[in-house]
Formats: sequence, C-alpha cells, structure tokens
Amino acid sequence: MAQVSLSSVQLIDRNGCFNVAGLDHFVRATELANHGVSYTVVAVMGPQSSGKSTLLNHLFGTKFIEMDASEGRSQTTQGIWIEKCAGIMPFTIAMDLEGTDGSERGEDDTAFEKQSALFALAIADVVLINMWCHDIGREHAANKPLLKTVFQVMMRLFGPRKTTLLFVIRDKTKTSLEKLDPILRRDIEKIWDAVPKPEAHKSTPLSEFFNVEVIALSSYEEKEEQFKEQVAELRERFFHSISPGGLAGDRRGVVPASGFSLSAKRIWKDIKENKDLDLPAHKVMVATVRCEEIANEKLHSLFANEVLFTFISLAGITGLIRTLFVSQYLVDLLQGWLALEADIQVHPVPEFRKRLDAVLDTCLSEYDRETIYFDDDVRTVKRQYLQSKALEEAYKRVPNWPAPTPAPAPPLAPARASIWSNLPAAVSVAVSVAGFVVNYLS
Ligand SMILES: Nc1nc2c(ncn2[C@@H]2O[C@H](COP(=O)(O)OP(=O)(O)OP(=O)(O)O)[C@@H](O)[C@H]2O)c(=O)[nH]1
Ligand SMILES: [Mg+2]
Repeated sequence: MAQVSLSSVQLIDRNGCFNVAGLDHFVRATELANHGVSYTVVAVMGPQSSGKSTLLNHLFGTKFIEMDASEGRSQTTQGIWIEKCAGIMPFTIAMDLEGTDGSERGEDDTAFEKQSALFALAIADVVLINMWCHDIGREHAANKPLLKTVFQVMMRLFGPRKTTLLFVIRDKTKTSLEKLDPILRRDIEKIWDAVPKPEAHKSTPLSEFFNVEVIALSSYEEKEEQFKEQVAELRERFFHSISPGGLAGDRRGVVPASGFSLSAKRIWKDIKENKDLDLPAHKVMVATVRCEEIANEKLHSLFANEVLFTFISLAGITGLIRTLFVSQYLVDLLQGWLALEADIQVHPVPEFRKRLDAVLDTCLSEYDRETIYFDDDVRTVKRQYLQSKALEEAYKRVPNWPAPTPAPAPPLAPARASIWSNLPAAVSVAVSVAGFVVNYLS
C-alpha cells in the first residue's frame, strides 16, 4: 500500500486495495468532517497520458504525479488518488483516476476501468472527461468505450445523482468550440441511446442523469500560456460550485462530510464484490452507522470521562489549562453532571430529574449539531437511543434508586416532540434500519 504523503493520497492502488489509513489521515489532516454538506468531489477520467494529472494540478494547485515527457508516454497514475484542492471554496476534493486503455493492463483487462468509473460516479459531483480534440466525430474515438462504460455503470446507481459531466477537449484546433460542441453532444447522445437500459430507464433521457458541459483547451505542450489562461478561467467555475447554477449545483444524495470515509470505503467494497450500488439505501446505512457512533461518543463523553475530569479537577487544573485538555462543551457537560452526582451521594435531590434533563439537553444539542445533515428518520431514532441510554446510565449511579420509571414527557423542544409523538413510527424505522444494517453487513 502506498505511503501517506501530506499532499496526495493513493486511495485505491492498482490492485484495488483501499487505503483506509490514508483516507483517515486525509480526513483528519484536512478537517474534512467539519464541512457538513459544503464540500464537493471532482474526478477526472480519460485515456492514458492525455494530460489528466497536468490539468488537475493547474486547475486546483494539486501535486498529482505527472508523466515525465522525456521518459516516453507510459502509465503514470496508477489506481485512484485524491487531494484537497488549494484555495477553492467550498472544500473540493480532486480525484485523479488511472488512465483508460493503457497497454500496461492489456486490452482485455477492463475490470479496474469499470470499477473506478463506477466509484467516481458514485462519489463525484463533477466528472471531467478528458479527450483529444482530434477524436471528436471519429467512429473509433478513444473515449467511446469509456463513455459507454460511464453510462452503463450509471444504471447501477439506483437513481440519478445529476452528476455534471464536463468534457474537456484537449489540444483544440482552429475549429471553434461552437462547432465542436454540437458534434460532441450528438456523439454522446448516440452512445447513450445505444446503451442497454433496465426497463425503468428505457426512455429516460441522458439529461435526467447528467448535466453535460463542454470546454476546450489549447495544448499545454504547444501553447502553454493560452492553456494556463484558459485553465485559470475554468478554475473560477469551481468556486461556489455547489450553489444553485454552479457546476455541481444540481447534485443529489450528498453524504455529509463526516460520513465520507465510511461511504467511500463501503462503496468500493460493494463495487469489488460486484454488488449493485443502491445509493439511497447506502446513504441510510451511512447515516445509521454515523449517528450511532456519534450517540455513543456522546455517552462516552458523559460517563467515561468522569474519572479523567475528576482527576483534572482534583489536580487543581482550571480555566485555560483545563480547556486545553477538554472542550468547553465537555467542561459544561461534566460540571453539570458531576455536581449532580456528588449531591445525590449525600442527600436526595428533589430537583434531580430537572437537573439531569438540563445535562442531557446539552448532550442532545451536541448530538443534534453533529448529525444535522444525516437522514432525519435515522437521526431521530438514534437520538431516542442516546436519550434512553443516558437516562439509564445516570439512574444507575444514584444510590438506592429504584429502577427508573418510564420517563414522563419532558418539556418538549420541537425535535424532541417529534420523537415522543412519533414513537411508534420511530420504533418501526428503528427496526427497519436495524434490519437493513444487518442485511447490509451480512
Ligand atoms: N499534447 C499535450 N500534452 C499534454 C497536455 N497536458 C499535458 N501533456 C503532456 O502529456 C504527458 C502526460 O501528462 P499527465 O498529466 O501525466 O497525463 P495523465 O493523463 O495523467 O497520464 P496517466 O496518469 O498515465 O494516465 C506529459 O508529458 C504532459 O506534459 C496537453 O494539453 N497537450
Ligand atoms: Mg495521471
């Protein structure tokens, strides 16, 4: 497995091995998880040695490995690499794919090509399709098999994601883009029409699945200055790309950034196992796993940090120094809970439940904040789980307290009201989500 560098990370190697440690490192180093749904992924695909990595590097200030022209035209990028784009808002991840139809894999080995195309389509909001200008309108153009692959694999994603396919015509000639654009679109439509489709999509137009955009660039080798100017213009289009009207403005089914790692890992696993990718169900799975993880982190921070916090308090570590050890949220939470726990050890506290609810409110608000972009039904069910677990743990710590009676309806905040009033529905969602997870993992 490749080394983890500070810049680009080989996410998947040429044998299809997923670099879990590398991705975790990337997510931590770039603080991706803090970006909610304000992030985007841009992938590039196209024939080998067609200047894909060069384009990404100029467009995004990335440092993907480029071919050394003096060494000949051999395969440079192997597998799939990712890197954070420099200076672009929102947070944008560039994904550099191994070139297609390289002699290194041999003519018949298209498995990785298909798998990486499916992965890119499942993950990326914008896919750059790199192609040579002289291929436009040609019957045996290098990109045709690739496009066929892209369209075929899209059918396996269970529903349109409205990915933007941005065709990047390289080494443009004197023929203007106005002339090239319709010819290319006609070719694309022809390929789309010829692709076998499942019954449900027999007459679905290409535009239902993709936004198609076309641009043309001068040759980097022959007209470097013009190339750089045109790339600088294109770069502008990646700012605010997720806003309405932006390059990725129509995207659907975004996985919140804190679920990106898990999502990418699972998608690749399914692709390798040749399973169909049901992206809507996949999104629910990611929400289920992440919301439960976040709920457990909250429980852990409340009850498993007691000892650490008591030590810090006893050691007389206060104020600024203490906040270096634990976050302000945790300080508030633990101070509230530990004071209550200490009081209850010495005398009955008539306001116990009220004070406990105040502590739990802090805990639940943090949970709400961290899960805000995940599926509503799932986060509601996991909130309920967090609340009942926290109550159970809290009551266990009260001396001689009988088992807690079912919680009376607490003062209802809007989110909580929906839990209690929708409890039967929530339970049924819980059961179906649990069933899904079991099925998914088995
Ligand atoms: N003619 C031409 N050559 C280019 C252009 N951009 C880059 N190159 C050259 O093409 C060669 C390959 O560039 P890369 O960026 O490594 O190409 P790639 O598509 O990433 O290659 P693989 O990773 O092997 O698929 C290098 O020698 C580049 O200098 C271009 O616009 N036109
Ligand atoms: Mg490359």
